[in-house]
Amino acid sequence: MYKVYGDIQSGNCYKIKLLMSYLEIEHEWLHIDILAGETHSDEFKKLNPNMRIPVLVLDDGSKLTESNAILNYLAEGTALLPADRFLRAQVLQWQFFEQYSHEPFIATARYINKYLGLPAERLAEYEGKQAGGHKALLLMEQQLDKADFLVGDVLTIADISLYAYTHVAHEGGFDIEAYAAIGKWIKRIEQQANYFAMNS
Ligand SMILES: N[C@@H](CCC(=O)N[C@@H](CS)C(=O)NCC(=O)O)C(=O)O
Repeated sequence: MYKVYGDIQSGNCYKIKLLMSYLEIEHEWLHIDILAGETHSDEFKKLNPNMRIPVLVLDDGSKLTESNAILNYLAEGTALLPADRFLRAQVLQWQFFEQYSHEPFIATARYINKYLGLPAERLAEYEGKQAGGHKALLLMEQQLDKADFLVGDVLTIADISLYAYTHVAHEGGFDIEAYAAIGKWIKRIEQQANYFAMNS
């Protein structure tokens, strides 16, 4: 059985949980407390020398890190990862966008606010993340105004990657109500069979 090391409240880890739930993939979830420094232990460094969650461990002991790489591995051969070459590249396009243009703003603002309690010494950094986060949300809004999902007409792992931090963006100070198409897309994702809520 797969083992996943993660924290369900971390969007990068929650992506894996959500995909595994949609696909009904059996797994053991092992909670890692990042605030307690558990990703920096010698034991954890053997799992991921980059000291980050999530980590997927296969039956033969092979380890995979980087949330979007894990999603691609697990979704292979399913409807959540298109077989068509161009559509697959579009999935990757959105996943790279998520890691470079979305997560560094929205997830970091949320981390500073929700995990750290918005300490005064990080207030300027938190405020500095707002413009970049809104730029990413606007780009998603424009795409989702034209289509039900980010790639093609069906749910893919591109949606799962971006849903993870977008649906809790308010915890980073982003007013999601201002984005009507994103709001409808969030509901669409939550209505899929076997949806698993972050706060389950
Ligand atoms: N690009 C990585 C990012 C992983 C990441 O930043 N994980 C955070 C939690 S969301 C972490 O483990 N932080 C621990 C630390 O920085 O000490 C991915 O997508 O998996």
